[in-house]
Amino acid sequence: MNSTPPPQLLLLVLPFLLLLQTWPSLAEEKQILPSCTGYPGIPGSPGNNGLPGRDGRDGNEGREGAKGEKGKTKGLQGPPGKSGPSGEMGLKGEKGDPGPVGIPGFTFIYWTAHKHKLLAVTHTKGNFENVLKLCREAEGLMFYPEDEEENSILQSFHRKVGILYVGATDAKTEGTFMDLNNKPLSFTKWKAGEPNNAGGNENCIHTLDNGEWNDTSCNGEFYTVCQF
Ligand code: MMA
Ligand code: CA
Repeated sequence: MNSTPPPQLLLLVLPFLLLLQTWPSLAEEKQILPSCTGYPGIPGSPGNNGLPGRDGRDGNEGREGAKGEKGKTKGLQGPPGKSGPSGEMGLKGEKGDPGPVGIPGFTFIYWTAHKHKLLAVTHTKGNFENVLKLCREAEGLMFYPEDEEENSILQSFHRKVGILYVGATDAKTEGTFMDLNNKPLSFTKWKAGEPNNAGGNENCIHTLDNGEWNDTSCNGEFYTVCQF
């Protein structure tokens, strides 16, 4: 009889041998450990890699980070704050420039000096009687131009404000115009065909755009020039 067990038997016995190695007490009891020795078998081929393990537990919380650098972007301007208390009163200012020529309640907007006369346009329109009064209240006299030069001054005022009464009337003697000093006119600038006393009611004089004169009623509302 051959004492060497067949290889098929070894394959059957090997799991038991391994089992007995794990529990030696079992081997002692049963006494089935073979006493003979053979050649070691060829090492088996390496097993396949196992499945990946489960995810590990979460780590501990990290330490607090260092303080960040100061930001560089400037924010939008905030709303203005409340105004502070008023400061102390400042020093008195310098004296101002002189105001327009006039008297209380009567301001001359346009005026000029000519030789010994100060000529100023009334600040408002009125019929002949009213603007005559304005000049008198200002202690002046309604202006009558005595020559071409003075008439051109009158015309320049006309260009600024419009039609002006001339300081002369024939109310006293129809057909004979006199200035406000009751002196007959030494200079006239009548338009051709004037004075015509149209409607039998033209005792006053007004300027025309070209500097000439027309006799007219004294009821129209015009400016005039006062002489001082
Ligand atoms: C108007 C009036 C008169 C002037 C004539 C000129 C009709 O009356 O302005 O004073 O003489 O026109 O045509
Ligand atoms: Ca006329």
